[in-house]
Amino acid sequence: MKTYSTEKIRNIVLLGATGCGKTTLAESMLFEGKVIERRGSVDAKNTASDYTEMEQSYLRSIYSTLLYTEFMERKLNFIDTPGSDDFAGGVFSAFKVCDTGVLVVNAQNGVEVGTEIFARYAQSHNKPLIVAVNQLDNEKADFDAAVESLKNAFGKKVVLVQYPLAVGNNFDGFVDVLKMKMYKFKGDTGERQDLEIPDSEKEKAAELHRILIEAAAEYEEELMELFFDKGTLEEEEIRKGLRAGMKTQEVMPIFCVSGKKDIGVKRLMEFIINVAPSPEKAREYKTVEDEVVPCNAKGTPSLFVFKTAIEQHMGEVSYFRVMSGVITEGADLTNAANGTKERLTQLYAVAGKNRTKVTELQAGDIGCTVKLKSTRTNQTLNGGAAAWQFYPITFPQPKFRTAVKPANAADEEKLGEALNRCHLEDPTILVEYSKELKQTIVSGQGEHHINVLKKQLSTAFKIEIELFNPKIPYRETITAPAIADYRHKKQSGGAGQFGEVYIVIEPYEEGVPEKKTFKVDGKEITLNIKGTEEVALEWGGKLFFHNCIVGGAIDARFLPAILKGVMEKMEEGPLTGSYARDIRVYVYDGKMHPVDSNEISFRLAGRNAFKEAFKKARPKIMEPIYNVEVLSPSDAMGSVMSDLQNRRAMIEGMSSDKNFEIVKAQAPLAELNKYSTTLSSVSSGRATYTMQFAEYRQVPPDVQDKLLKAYVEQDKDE
Ligand SMILES: Nc1nc2c(ncn2[C@@H]2O[C@H](COP(=O)(O)OP(=O)(O)OP(=O)(O)O)[C@@H](O)[C@H]2O)c(=O)[nH]1
Ligand SMILES: [Mg+2]
Repeated sequence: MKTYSTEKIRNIVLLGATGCGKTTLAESMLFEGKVIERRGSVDAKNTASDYTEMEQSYLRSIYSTLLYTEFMERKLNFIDTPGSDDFAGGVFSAFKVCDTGVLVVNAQNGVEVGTEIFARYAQSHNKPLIVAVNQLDNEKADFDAAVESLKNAFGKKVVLVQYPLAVGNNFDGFVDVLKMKMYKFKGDTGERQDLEIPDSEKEKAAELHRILIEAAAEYEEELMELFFDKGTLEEEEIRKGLRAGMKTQEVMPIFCVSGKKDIGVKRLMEFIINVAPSPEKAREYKTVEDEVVPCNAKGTPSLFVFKTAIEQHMGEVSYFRVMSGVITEGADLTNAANGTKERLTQLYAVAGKNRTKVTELQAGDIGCTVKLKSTRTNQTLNGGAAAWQFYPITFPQPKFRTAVKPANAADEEKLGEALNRCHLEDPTILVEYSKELKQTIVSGQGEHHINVLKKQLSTAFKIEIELFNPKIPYRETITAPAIADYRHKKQSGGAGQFGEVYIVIEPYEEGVPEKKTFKVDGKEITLNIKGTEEVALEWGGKLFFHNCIVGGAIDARFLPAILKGVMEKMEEGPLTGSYARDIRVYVYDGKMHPVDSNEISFRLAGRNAFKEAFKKARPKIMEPIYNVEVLSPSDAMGSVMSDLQNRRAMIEGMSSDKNFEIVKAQAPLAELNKYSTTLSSVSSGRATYTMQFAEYRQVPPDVQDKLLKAYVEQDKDE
């Protein structure tokens, strides 16, 4: 394969709702570029893109797959993404390295939730979009309805470049109002006839041509002036205008295709080559230090790894985009994150399962290499003295949380390793062993995502796992001051143990200073603070430990032991065994024994005094609260809202954006178990949401009672 220079490369991400035909379209593109000799199909499990066992068993894409095709002396790199939002991680990494999106719309369904979601993602990544209305050969295809739904969703952004003469079984061509030609196809060979527009279509074509010109003229002053002068624009000027409008996401040109019958595919590829930006003209890339690195083959060699995968017969494969310079086979580069030197012994151009060895890749190109020692997704490798680190891909926040354990306890360690591997390949799978909950918690983008993980663990790693509800990381705190004292005394032959401690505790609130006088249980206690230890707790919140001992009642050397005792109870709160937080402890008196007092005695006295005081200080359980943002079609809002209310959610605000409503709410994590699954079912898969930790808040009394009872029960069992 020849080397392509930067201006001869186009990087495209294929996007769209599940089943709209991205993988099938990609197959035709490879066929047109003669990268494959025969087109496979998703149902026959022989496409270049869906080549993994997992994808073939589900008959849909699960991973984002890099593909390339060669056409008109250009190299088109494509990333075929999965349509299910559960696998959105791959879409985010594709956006990082592709410059233009092709939004595929199923002509039977028009705009679907997936279409809107991906268009939104494209917008937030500043990527231009081309729309391909696909499956026009399908019996139920309705081009006009699909265009109508596109207009409803995207307004005047959408503009027709083509329209079909007939759809369904009779779909064999279309009129192109940019080229002002009619294209007809024979069967499904991709063979095309370029024809004059017939008289019967001339009027419609001319009208759409005029609309296209007006749209093209709008985004560049120079073109606008030309248009006013001449009353029209030439083909090349229209392209220029579309390019400008697409760059700012103000125009989305519409194309007609049937990926399955290879109709319109070549024409779409021509448009991509003529109008989509080459890497050097696309949006530029910045390093974390805000340095702009031009995509230029003359620059210092640098590449960014956007995906890591473990593949059969190849081991670890690193997919990358050349950010600058030329990457040659055998190049020695340095990982900017960890300083490791990496040699790129082999370079490949990738068309899914077909990989072609190449000797070099120029700035802007996308390919893969193997056997890097310690380079992961999101890292940059540089040549020369460059120390660039490009902004990492920001993956979507997890939406689904589950606890896992191996069905066979002996697999514990193996499971840990396998899960780490899975996280490397798919950074949207997060794995955490919670010491606090004593559970391994796995989070992902949805229930389906986790089920695929389960299947992968079983097939690729031979580990069976069980999924169960994760525990909630509750916290405990107090809401009133309290006092307690405790004497620890033990005399059993030899040396005894003795320590006595008097404490006051009160809630800690940021910005509120410590108190000097307390009236508790009818006693008035005045304190003289001599020293303070501030502990920022690992699990959030604070503990203040004040030394208020007078007259040497306890030696200063025993104070650390008392604090240690208090911390033991902070780590295992007296109510439910959860971490405690936000408390001030004042040690104001005590007693020592000249012989028997030692550290252990004061630790135990401190711990028990704290436990008693805690119980009297109107203790409360706190729970994690999450900010939840739901994006739902208007007609599903009723169900979405009532479901949220059943989850103790507090609605904070609502707004609408076209046909979608956005609800902002705060809800306790305990009520968000399997939320993604429920939301999907109440909205027929059309709503989506994000969640992010907000803060800890006290639980309502009825919930507290329930939790206390459950803890007592559990204690009995253990
Ligand atoms: N009639 C017709 N069927 C098509 C066309 N494109 C795809 N299909 C069928 O639609 C189904 C889904 O196609 P895919 O190519 O897997 O769709 P996808 O967009 O990759 O789906 P995901 O990977 O799940 O996101 C398959 O059964 C295809 O054969 C088309 O142009 N015409
Ligand atoms: Mg697919």
